Amino acid sequence: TMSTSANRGAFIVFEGCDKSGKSTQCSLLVERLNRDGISAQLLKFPDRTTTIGKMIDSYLQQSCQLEDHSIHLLFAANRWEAMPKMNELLNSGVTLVVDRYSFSGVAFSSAKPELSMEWCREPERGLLRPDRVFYLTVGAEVASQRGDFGAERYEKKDFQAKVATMFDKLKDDSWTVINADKAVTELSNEIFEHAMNVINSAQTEKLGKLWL
Ligand code: Z5A
Ligand code: MG
Repeated sequence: TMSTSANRGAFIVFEGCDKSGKSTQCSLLVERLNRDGISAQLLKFPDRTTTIGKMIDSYLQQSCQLEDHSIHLLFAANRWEAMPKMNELLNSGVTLVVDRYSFSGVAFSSAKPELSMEWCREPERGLLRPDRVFYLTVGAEVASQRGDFGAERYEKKDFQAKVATMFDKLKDDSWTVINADKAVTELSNEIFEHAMNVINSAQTEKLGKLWL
């Protein structure tokens, strides 16, 4: 008898500095994949719709204060609570395109003076590991031309520069660095090519776990 197990979906994460176009490119990629008959779904962290996500949202909007370790754990918990659903989708063949993940979690928290990178990684350990991270880069001048910082916490130039150095420390060979300083359509075509390679090779690879 033939095996009926379907191919799993790929787990693709977008990271990058502020205003690098992550959200724009995530949406375009999911649209394009679905148009081409590849089942794909968009997820975003933080997921502000859950109970934990609502706490994160009010922290980011500066309507409440939370202690630095405590908010870090909430961001991580917001990913853990998504694991059952993400596992199920990937194993049923759906490709997940995820706007920010644990790398943002570690980079933003460890940019704070009192939190070490090592401590920040710990609650992320064992989460599903993405097949590939697309790291979008734009220069600070380009980013600032894409609009001013809003009123959310972390939207400050000095802090964002520290975050960028943390991302550089987290980078490994599962990251593809993509120069995002180009027109939206040109960039999305380039990303689509990368994504197809990831989707094809993920089918023969087991899903891994982060930082174990
Ligand atoms: N955070 C954390 O601390 N811990 C965690 O674990 C996680 C996150 C997951 C909220 O994130 C904050 O939470 C964030 C990190 C922290 N803090 N900060 N900063 P968010 O994902 O909600 O952040 P965001 O509001 O979506 O902003 P963003 O990610 O910086 O933007 P983007 O998604 O990279 O860019 P965009 O929205 O697609 O585009 C920005 C603008 O540029 C927009 O006007 C576009 O029309 C324009 N754009 C896009 N592409 C182009 C090109 N190619 N050319 C010209 N203009 C463009
Ligand atoms: Mg975004």
